[in-house]
Amino acid sequence: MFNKIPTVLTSQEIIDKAFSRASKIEVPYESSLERRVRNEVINRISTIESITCSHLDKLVKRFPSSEKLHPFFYAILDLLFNVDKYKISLSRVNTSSIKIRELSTVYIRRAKGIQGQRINETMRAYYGRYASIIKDLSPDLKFLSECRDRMKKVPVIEPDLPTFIIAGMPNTGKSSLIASMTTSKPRVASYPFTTQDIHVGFRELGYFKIQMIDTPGILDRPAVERNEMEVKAMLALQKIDGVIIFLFDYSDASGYTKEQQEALYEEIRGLLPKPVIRVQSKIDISPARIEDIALSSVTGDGVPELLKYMESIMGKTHAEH
Ligand SMILES: Nc1nc2c(ncn2[C@@H]2O[C@H](COP(=O)(O)OP(=O)(O)O)[C@@H](O)[C@H]2O)c(=O)[nH]1
Ligand SMILES: [Mg+2]
Repeated sequence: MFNKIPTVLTSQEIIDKAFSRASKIEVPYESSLERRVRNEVINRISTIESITCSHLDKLVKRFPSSEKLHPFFYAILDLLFNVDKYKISLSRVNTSSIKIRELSTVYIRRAKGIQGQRINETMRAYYGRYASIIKDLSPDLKFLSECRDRMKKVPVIEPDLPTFIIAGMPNTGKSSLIASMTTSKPRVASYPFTTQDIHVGFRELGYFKIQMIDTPGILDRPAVERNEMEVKAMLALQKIDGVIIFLFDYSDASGYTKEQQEALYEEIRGLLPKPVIRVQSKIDISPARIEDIALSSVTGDGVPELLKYMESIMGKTHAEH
């Protein structure tokens, strides 16, 4: 993924690196000066080629191809950067690497066939054409560098694991529930659309490893309050195969009426057409038990029942496939 991509050099950095490596080349002593100059030129061209092409080829190899990206990451990449532009830039990098190889082959052959002063002229001509190919690539390298830096920060969701996404109004106990149900300290990821970090927790459940995702600022308020970026974040979440756990807080501590919570519930059901589990939180301080599944993250009451229920619906979805 994007965290395995090396730093993307700028055009100038590639040129500098290749030229500086080439300038250090010393060829073994030859009695003929001409032969020596020729060998040096050939060596320099092939060094420039190999330094440059190995960097470009590594980029092509390490940037995930858009076809292989999971739909969740594809959606994020497309919303942030535009996938077509991404594809075009990657293919330009690839083409440039091929062009540099061809150019180097042609100039090495030329250097072998000419004499005297013209060998140095050939070298200069090669430098010029080489640099112009790399400079043309500048906007693409800059763009890919931005993609890498931004996308690197979204790695913690593992879209292939069974996933439970926690929703509910603010303060209904979402973070507390994740903390009480998952074994690892939640991984924190900066989600590119919101100022708040998302939290991902993991645990074993039956035969599976599962992840639970808490998305502050995205699934905790009505659409009218969501800005454009948060709507985009929501769209990316549609691509994650998962089950929603919607928390209802009917305790005296809740700042929201049942109607307000039901309205958000309906809205999220419309936006994220996934199975949903209704769960009542904070039963240790709630006067009435209203939902079938009710728990307290503080006392742990009801948590095993929710886990059992999660496992049972996971088994079902698994058997259907
Ligand atoms: N008594 C009680 N308080 C809880 C429970 N779960 C969460 N809280 C408290 O409710 C407040 C909001 O919880 P939090 O998990 O941050 O809610 P979030 O905004 O939905 O993530 C915090 O003060 C928690 O300590 C619970 O089961 N029982
Ligand atoms: Mg929270």
